Amino acid sequence: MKNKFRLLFTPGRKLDTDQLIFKKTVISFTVFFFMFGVALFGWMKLRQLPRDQMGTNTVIRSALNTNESIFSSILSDKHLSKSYPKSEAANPARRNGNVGMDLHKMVADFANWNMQVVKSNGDTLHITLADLKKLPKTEVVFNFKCIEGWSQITYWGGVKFADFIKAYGLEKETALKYIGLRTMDEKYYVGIDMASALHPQTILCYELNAQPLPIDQGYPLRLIIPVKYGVKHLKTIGTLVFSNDKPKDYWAERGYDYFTGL
Ligand SMILES: Nc1nc2c(c(=O)[nH]1)N[C@H]1C(S)=C(S)[C@@H](COP(=O)(O)O)O[C@H]1N2
Ligand SMILES: [Mo]
Repeated sequence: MKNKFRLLFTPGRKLDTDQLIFKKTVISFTVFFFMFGVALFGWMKLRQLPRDQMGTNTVIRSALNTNESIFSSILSDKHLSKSYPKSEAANPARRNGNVGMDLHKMVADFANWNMQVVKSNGDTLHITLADLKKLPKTEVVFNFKCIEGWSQITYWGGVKFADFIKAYGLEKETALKYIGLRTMDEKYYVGIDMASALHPQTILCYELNAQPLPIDQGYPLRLIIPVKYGVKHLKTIGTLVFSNDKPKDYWAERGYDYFTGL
């Protein structure tokens, strides 16, 4: 056996086809086991690395943050998500995710529902659905994408976030880096970079397929933000805050990318 190997790997030696095949097989397996070893070692090292306050390994998080800076620099008002004709929209639209939407508790709460908007000077505005409906309505029909791997064309209506900012004199708040949204019970929460919030297709949404939002799709008000994956389209908004620090984010705490841009 030893001799056979020596023979195969003697430089300049002529080999027949069987010997050549055997030699290539030996090389391939050696390379395979070596790479496997490298990958295993790398994986074990990664697992030992410190984790950030969101519980994500710091190396992976820094890669995610690099992605975020690249993608946020290319996000612009001129890059709109593709729009579709209303006739292509799914009806009924798929429902997914109900963290922070404990329906029994909430149904009782809806009568007094309002969105709490915390301003940078600490004042809190209480905005009702009727208030929002007085503002111009914006409709979006886009391909809604969930990180679980499905997508669907959906048709939504509401108030453009940028219009809402103007109507309530919140321009000063938009100098901050992020908005944070939380459900009424604060069990689901997301943080969104200001540029994406102000994108012309981002709406505070109260209609799906030209009807009031179904209860399990965010009644009375949800976010629709076509430049992001589904996780950021928070249903049943309770509170809106503005902040320079990254607001806490439910799925980022569970290891997902914070930016989740499309
Ligand atoms: N309050 C709340 N909002 C949420 C979620 C959730 O679990 N709770 N899930 C998110 C996810 S992962 C997706 S894909 C969309 C699904 O919205 P839909 O039910 O209208 O399809 O809602 C997002 N908003
Ligand atoms: Mo999702």
